[in-house]
Amino acid sequence: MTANEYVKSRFGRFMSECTNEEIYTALLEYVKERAKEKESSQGKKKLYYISAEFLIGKLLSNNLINLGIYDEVKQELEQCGKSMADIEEIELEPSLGNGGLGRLAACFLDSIATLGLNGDGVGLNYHLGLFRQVFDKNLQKEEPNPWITPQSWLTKTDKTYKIHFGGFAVQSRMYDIDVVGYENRTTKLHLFDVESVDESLVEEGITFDKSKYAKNLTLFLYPDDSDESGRLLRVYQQYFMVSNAARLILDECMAKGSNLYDLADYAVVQINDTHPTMVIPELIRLLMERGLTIEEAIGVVSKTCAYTNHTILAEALEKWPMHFLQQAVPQLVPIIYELNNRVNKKYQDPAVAVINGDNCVCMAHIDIHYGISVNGVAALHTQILKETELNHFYKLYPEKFNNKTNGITFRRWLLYCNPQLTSLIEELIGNGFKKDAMELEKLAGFVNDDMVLQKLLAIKDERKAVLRDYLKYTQNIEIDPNSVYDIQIKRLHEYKRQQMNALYVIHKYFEIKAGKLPVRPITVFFGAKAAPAYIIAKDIIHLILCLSEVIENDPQVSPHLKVVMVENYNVTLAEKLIPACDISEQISLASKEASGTGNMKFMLNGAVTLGTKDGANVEIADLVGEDNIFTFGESSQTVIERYARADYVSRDYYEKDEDIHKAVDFIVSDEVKAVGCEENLERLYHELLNKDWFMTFPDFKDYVETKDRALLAYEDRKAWAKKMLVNISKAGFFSADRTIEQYNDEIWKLEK
Ligand code: 26Q
Repeated sequence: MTANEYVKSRFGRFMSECTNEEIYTALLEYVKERAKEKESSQGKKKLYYISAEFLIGKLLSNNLINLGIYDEVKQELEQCGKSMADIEEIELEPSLGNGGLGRLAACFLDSIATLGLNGDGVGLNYHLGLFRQVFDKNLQKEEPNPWITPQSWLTKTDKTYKIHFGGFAVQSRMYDIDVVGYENRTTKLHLFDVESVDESLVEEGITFDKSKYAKNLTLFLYPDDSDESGRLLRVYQQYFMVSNAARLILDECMAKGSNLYDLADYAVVQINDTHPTMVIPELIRLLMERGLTIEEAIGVVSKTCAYTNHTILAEALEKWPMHFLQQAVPQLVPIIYELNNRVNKKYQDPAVAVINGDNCVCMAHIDIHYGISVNGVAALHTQILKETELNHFYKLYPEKFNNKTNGITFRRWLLYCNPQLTSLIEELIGNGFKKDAMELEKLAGFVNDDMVLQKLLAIKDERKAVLRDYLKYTQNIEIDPNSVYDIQIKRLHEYKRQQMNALYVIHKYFEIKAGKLPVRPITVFFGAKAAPAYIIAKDIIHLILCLSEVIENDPQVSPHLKVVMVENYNVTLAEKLIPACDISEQISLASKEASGTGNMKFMLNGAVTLGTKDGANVEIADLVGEDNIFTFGESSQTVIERYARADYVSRDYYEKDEDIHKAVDFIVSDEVKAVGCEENLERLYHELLNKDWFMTFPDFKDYVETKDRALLAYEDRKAWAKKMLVNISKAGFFSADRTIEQYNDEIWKLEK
């Protein structure tokens, strides 16, 4: 049945007579039906990828592509006078993640399904997801972000569990989302929800009563954790997630014939950062309930779980006060004590204890002692884990440590988001790259082909126009299509250093004022949400929005420089921004960004990276060679040593460097204060002057010079097009298919 026939059977009318909403509903059902026809893998052993976040993005077009019917449906729509873009607008984006870690989990599911591996995702069905960001008086405000509509990708299942907390219990229910692999099998994302959740608990903005657990467990993703009640709620959420996951795992394995002693032959659990760590004590507890001794249960679970670390920021490593666990999940407390005792007996080293001197449970320590594998997400990150952050553990268990450099799904981040580039690649090297991304290397053969280089530039121009139209239409922003598009989109965090980019903007502003004009107008794009309680991050957003306004209102500067901060940056916006990018800003303080995955999406779409030697940027630089990337800044080694010496004084740079001095002073100038809020600007100013914990000043000069070099290089259009081509041709390594193959070969060992 074609899509149009399906619509006719569903509504008694053809597409041409239906509203866009009706067409969307029908296509959603149509895709669900078609997905059912696909098999899922059925090997003996199954992967459970447990994650508190799955940032899956809109699903309609992606599923159509993976089913191989996108072009056909698009044509059908066009024949009826409808457009795919309009239908896509109807779908709400599920915001079930913060950023990199959640999007990675979504890319991994796509690859698991595409490779035909037997693996499912397990997470939570947050009703209001991550907040929706709105700008008001140049400040970020947060609003609820509902995404579940009567017709959605969720399928209600009859799987329910009773989950016990200290003093009460709730009834859970599992909802499934089909994950459609590219021209292959499907797999499932299981999202657990609580039957008693109550959306009317939400008051002003995203505030709600954090103590009504039965009503709020799955309301929001990561509620504010700036206060005790927010952090405690995270513990409740995490236990709810893993207790459901653990029961599901045991049910499924027993149904397949496991006697529980052989659980590791039936299941492997990948723990996505420490958020699902309680699955370890919970599985132990459930196995004991089913008759195993604690000794046996610990033995079984220790063969089943593997842990991925996504951060080297010590402050982000989860440590839960014992009294939290005592209140929320008293049933796990004796098990955690036992896990701690065993470690202490064996090693007598407080640095590796499960419970630390402050009576907090170090979640990562449970994962490392009682798991089969610990992996970092880029080569440099894994090296730093081994040598520094987790060195104590590396010495105990060198065999557990391994690297799995992140990857992205090329189906969404090339085939879907950039059909123009996809067609060109197809024309040049055929179709093979869609399943074997390394085939992109064949593009290197065209690096001296002027026709191809021209086409590449023309596609970039087309994509810049598409973005310009989209932002005009959705956010009423005007962009000069002739400008260079310089883009930094990622969560707002001091270590990612959006503030350094803002200082560059101020520096340019002064140059233009002084008559030193850039050869071509520059548009600096930002997209970023700040955690609601992260004050300085919100101050940085405030500064960027103020700069945008100051520049816009200055006729001397505005023809040459523009700052665009897109509102509510999300996957949907990323899909529009990335294909249009000329310069990809990856400027984290070296050693702090575990990997980054946006960097990979940009290179795949022919942007040139301006970056520090951090995370996966290091691997990008190695692949493309120094002619095809702009790197700057202090090395991770130098940064780590500087932190160890603790002798960085930002004010010294401010006193000695006139450019830094001027740029920083501008933050609290009358011009900026006129459009902003004095308190916020003063706070940011003092933060930079007295602390600058992520060392923007030492890298500033090099950053400015390197960015200016990149802008100049852009003017040699042919040489630039070559850089673009080299970047695309080398992006194959960053396919999530490669990453997942490695996880499977080295950790999961599922049948293929
Ligand atoms: C922890 C405790 C309390 C409250 C919140 C959290 C929390 C929430 C989310 C801690 C971490 C996260 C998310 C981390 C994340 O997205 N990390 C990114 O993971 C990507 C995929 O591996 C990497 O590419 C990025 O470098 C890394 O920053």
